[in-house]
Amino acid sequence: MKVLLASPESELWTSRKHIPLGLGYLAAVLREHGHQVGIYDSAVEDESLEDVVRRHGYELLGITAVTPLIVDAWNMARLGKRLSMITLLGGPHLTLLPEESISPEHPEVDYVIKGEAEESIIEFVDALEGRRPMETVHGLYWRHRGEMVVNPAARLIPDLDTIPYPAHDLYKITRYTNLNPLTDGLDTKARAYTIMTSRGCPYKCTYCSKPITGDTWRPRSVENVIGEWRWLVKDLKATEIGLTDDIWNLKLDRAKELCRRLIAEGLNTVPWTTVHGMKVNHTDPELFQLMKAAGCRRVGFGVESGDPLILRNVIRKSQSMDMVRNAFRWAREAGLQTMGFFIYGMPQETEETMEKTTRFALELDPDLAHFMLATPYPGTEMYDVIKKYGNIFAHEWQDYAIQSDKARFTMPNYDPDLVVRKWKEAYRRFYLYRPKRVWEKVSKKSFWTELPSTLRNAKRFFLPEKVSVAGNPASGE
Ligand code: B12
Ligand code: SF4
Repeated sequence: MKVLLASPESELWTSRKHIPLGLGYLAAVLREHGHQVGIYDSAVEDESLEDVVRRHGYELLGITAVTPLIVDAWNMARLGKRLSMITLLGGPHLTLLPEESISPEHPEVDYVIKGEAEESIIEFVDALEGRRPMETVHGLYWRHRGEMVVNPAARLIPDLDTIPYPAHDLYKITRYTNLNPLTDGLDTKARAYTIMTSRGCPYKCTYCSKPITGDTWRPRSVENVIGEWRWLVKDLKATEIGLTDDIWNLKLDRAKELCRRLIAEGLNTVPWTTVHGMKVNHTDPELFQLMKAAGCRRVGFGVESGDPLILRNVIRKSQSMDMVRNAFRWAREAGLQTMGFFIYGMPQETEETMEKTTRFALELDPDLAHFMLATPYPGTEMYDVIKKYGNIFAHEWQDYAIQSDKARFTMPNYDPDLVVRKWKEAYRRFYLYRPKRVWEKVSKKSFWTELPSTLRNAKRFFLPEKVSVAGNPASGE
């Protein structure tokens, strides 16, 4: 079958240019089963979907979506139907809310697959081609005689070594800008590939969409990861690699072994970074030394809050502030750049707790700090708490993009306007009000090459403006 796997684009992320890794995995298994596959990522294409579909005669359109992009995914499915294609949706949002997209309001969606789909997409294409009944496709949501049918759930793939490497060769790699669009990449012109060495995470942070990857941690063998790394470096000429695991360092020994193998294989010449961050309580000085020797350039850590009670009781991060301090110190001593992620406005936050977070960011002083507004994604514990005790302002799924400058909920004794103010203030105090930091920034060449996007951000964070709260009646909007 001729399958086009697609990622929709929206105005939400003008600078987003990162690889849709899930589509690469699905393309690889489809290809292995003899199907003709293409990847269409709207963020980087210069040809319309219509032209691509007509030129190659694609029959099935498989669209991926995170929550803020689901509306764009539906729009893309509508276009697919106009082109007489079969439409299939999958990805994080569909794993959380599969029924929504197969409801009568979305006739443009023919099928939805919930969960990891390397196995079920093959079953599905087999069913479309008449080799098995549709009822036996795991994780499938579909319609039969006007009624929604829910098939038995798909499993989390127990042994990740059994699936092929993502079809990295199908990405138009030169069009992807960098690994960390939230902050900045190591090199905006890099051939930057991503790699996922494990799936899942046993922790239970309350803001995290846990149902997507599950509570179990499934590592790939070091051998298997090295094989993919070698392909990226030697054959695909990667100049930058990003680890996108939820928690690649859960088992310290395995993380160290991976670094040792990268060194032994001579794969440490290409810089890499931990895109999504590392968990501070699974580190030690030796790990960072090995990472540095293995080519790692930058590490990110989820710090989240500077208030121990918020960290423990509200976020349930299972890490202490001293563990955070140690990890930053050890990483710095090893010569790695550091990046910190901080959240403003979790339930129960006050001016005092957010002030502590800003002060903690200043104390840690990472090379890059990213401050985010708390966002209650469906499928998180935080969402359930706010639904029960508070009021979510975000009415449209697009409002869930972290980059939009709006508070998304209120709770008793919680001030959304204050949250937005403290969040913007954090950017100003971290990046602007410290002469040494400003000098460090402007004296680098990258400051001038990245000036246009810097100015866009500056407008959002550094210029005084009226605080806007999404649909908050109290804000007068
Ligand atoms: C790395 C990462 C990022 C990086 C990506 C950088 C890069 N260079 O790759 C950055 C920091 C940019 C990022 C941004 C965002 N992220 Co993010 N990110 C991740 C992370 C940790 C890994 C993503 C990944 O590589 N997955 C690997 C592949 C294999 O998994 P997958 O894409 O889900 O695909 C599988 C299935 O979903 C399914 N599938 C996927 N697509 C399709 C399509 C079809 C047709 C079918 C049938 C099946 C299917 O099959 C695939 C193979 O099994 C995930 C958590 C996670 N573990 O998945 C969060 C995660 C996806 N991100 C999340 C969020 C919220 C975001 C943002 C929306 C935040 C924001 N800024 O507003 C943005 C969205 C950006 C965008 N346009 O997609 C949430 C999504 C929650 C939700 N409700 O949608 C997650 C789940 C984190 C979490 N646990 O809460 N992210
Ligand atoms: S935020 Fe990170 S550490 Fe916490 S549960 Fe999610 S993946 Fe695990």
